[in-house]
Amino acid sequence: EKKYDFSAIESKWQKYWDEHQTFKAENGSTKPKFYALVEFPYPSGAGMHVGHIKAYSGLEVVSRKRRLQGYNVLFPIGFDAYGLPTENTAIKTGVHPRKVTDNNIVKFTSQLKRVGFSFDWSRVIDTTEERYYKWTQWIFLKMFEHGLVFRDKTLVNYCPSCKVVLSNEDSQGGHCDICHSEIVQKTKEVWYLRITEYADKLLQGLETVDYLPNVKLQQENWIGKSTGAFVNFSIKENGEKLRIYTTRPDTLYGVTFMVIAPEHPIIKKYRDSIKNIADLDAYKAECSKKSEFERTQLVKDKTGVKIDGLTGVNPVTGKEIPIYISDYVMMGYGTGAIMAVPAHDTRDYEFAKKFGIDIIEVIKGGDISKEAYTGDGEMVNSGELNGITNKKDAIEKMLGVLAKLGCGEKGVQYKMKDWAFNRQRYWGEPIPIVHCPDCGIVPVPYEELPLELPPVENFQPGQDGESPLAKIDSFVHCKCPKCGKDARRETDTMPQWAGSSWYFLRYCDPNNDKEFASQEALKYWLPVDWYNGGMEHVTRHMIYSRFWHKFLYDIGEVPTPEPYAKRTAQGLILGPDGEKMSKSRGNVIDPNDVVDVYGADVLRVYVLFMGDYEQAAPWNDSSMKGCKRFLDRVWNLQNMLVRGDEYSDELRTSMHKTIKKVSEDIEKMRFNTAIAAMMSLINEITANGKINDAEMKSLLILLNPFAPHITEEMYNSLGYGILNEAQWVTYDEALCVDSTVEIVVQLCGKIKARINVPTAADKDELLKMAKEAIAQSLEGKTIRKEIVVPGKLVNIVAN
Ligand code: ANZ
Ligand code: ZN
Repeated sequence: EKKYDFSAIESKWQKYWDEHQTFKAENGSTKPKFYALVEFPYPSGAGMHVGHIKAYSGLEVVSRKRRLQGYNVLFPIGFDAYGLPTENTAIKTGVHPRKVTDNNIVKFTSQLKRVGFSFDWSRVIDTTEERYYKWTQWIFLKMFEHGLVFRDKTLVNYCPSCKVVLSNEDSQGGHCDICHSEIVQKTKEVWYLRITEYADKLLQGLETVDYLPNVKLQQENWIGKSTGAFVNFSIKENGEKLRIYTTRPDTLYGVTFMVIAPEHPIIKKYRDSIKNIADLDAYKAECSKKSEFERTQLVKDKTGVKIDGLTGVNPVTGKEIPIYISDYVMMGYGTGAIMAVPAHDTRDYEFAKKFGIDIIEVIKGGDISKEAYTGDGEMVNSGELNGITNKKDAIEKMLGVLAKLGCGEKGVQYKMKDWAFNRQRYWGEPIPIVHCPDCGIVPVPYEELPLELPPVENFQPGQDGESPLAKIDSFVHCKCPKCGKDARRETDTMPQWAGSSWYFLRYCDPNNDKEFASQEALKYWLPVDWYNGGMEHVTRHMIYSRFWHKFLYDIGEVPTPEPYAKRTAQGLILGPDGEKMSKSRGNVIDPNDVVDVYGADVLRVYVLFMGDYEQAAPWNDSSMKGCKRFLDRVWNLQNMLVRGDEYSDELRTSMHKTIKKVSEDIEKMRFNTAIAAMMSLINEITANGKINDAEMKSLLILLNPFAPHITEEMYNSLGYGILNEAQWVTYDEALCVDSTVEIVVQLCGKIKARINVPTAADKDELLKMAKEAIAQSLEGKTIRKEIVVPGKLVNIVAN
């Protein structure tokens, strides 16, 4: 009896796959293609997490199945290696980020290989390599060329602890995504990518792809399309136009005041005529300490200051109304100014109550003495709109009125903002821009790419929040590419999300040094057939990369309008305590430890068996040991092997049924039920005491995507050949049906017996068998009625 020596078996096959490049994808093969993508890891110092294993195991199973089904599969991996965690480690330890990154990549690579993932290791990408980031810079310059890059001095999200400007996506919930410090608003000059120009395309594209409903919804909400109107109010004292954005132009007659953001430029413009300017300045200073998230909380107590010296005029009614500044109006949305309708907007209502402002009802249906009425109803107190009962009609009518008066028009707004695209840090792609005293902003010529990150030792951030690159004279000083005069390089670097915005394109042709990928390779592989990753990337990486891809599509550089045909997401693995795994809680499971003690195959089977793939599930040691026992049982099947090239009568139905179940479940990512089906088949075989060659082969192929090492070893040592060269197993639908079925026999509705009958039996046969089964009870009785429900029951009424 051979022992199941998992560690010898696993390293043997890993070496074999490496040497034979078993999982290498071919460019330009005539086979059908399948491109499976998983989110490449950030190589952190902590090494791999069991969460990574679960994230990769899903499409690992699908990829292995597809190869056996005859597909040319691209299942690549790489490293998304620029970013703050590495830089912070480097600052703390004094080890250069390049070295930190290289060490971490070595560590991750060996861990990934130990689990036996079938990645194409010939296509590995490292986003921090010059031959990669050359093309990140190239795409940036293309965007610059097409007007999608601009510089603006505005209020930005700033993390005081990391000393960097953050995008909206990176400061969700008002906290820094990296260190979780509270974000403050700061006025800074930053680079932006005009992602808002793609808002509609990003939204519409969602209708053409197969994403999880929740993934779609989150993207829709993040883009946040709003339809409404821009209306110009005027200011009595100086005739200035004050433009507002509203989704409810129908409520214009109910406007009793206006609110502008504390940072609104009109305050600066008319400083001298505002009597309480000191109060306004003080209030604005308070607001700058708050995050946008905090400012937009509905429950928050309303605060504000009335502007003494500026009065608004309602363009429709001619009525004069006060103007306030308040933190509930954001400068970064709409126009930074609103018309307030306290009767029908909750925030305006609270504000009006607090400041004693009139509340005028214009829609009937609520009780505005108690709260704002936000529902539908008949228009009142609204001139030409009175009597209209439908919101849409009322809005249409008001848009007509505004058009006639020439003071307003229909408009669209998006919640999504332009992407703040620079960081004041060392470990990132240098932004390829030169500042020339004469020519202004000049792009680095394409021929000069890559603009290399200088390999210096001094990578600490500056005190003033300036990028470390600013201190490197040899980097900063350059000649203007346009006029040749002395000029300065941009010293900020790109944010961490740059490299991952196009990595799936590079995998198609990773060694190309003429283009980011050849058209031929892109045409063959795109779109990604199936992308799996975390929910936390749905409103950042997914939106960013769709944006880059759509831009490249518009300039003719990629062949498809969308990068990913399908997107799924795995659930988290929680600690045994049911909490999110974290170092501070001490509940982290190291995949290495599991591989050491139980083997990679057990780890792989367990992370897929622990629950629904898309749901979070806690780590459970005894359930993992159950997976170990399962594989032991598979190994022991060798002791029951008999000759036979066709399924035996006893197992035929079970084999077909299990093949069907596993094949279908894999496609739906129901890995846990697929494994459960194989477990019960093994139990049945074990109880039966024998298995023949045909059954063994099929079973090993079926289990191979989950547990590739043990199955390859058994398949090979039993003389069947190399499993990876076999065909995926098929089933016959007709044979999946059980040949017999249990039915109930009732007498006057009471169960008297349960009998097994052939599935194909007709009504007469069923009746005959049922009567035989309860012959004793029927003795001496007269049958009054017979009811037959095939597959379920026979009921005989007799007395
Ligand atoms: C008058 C009104 C009456 C409004 C009413 C709503 C209800 P969404 O759907 O999010 O686009 N608003 C506009 N700009 C704002 C800003 N910069 N900061 C805070 N609030 C702002 O919401 C648009 C509505 O939010 C606008 O419509 C405006 O209030 C407010 F019964 O105008 B509304
Ligand atoms: Zn110049």
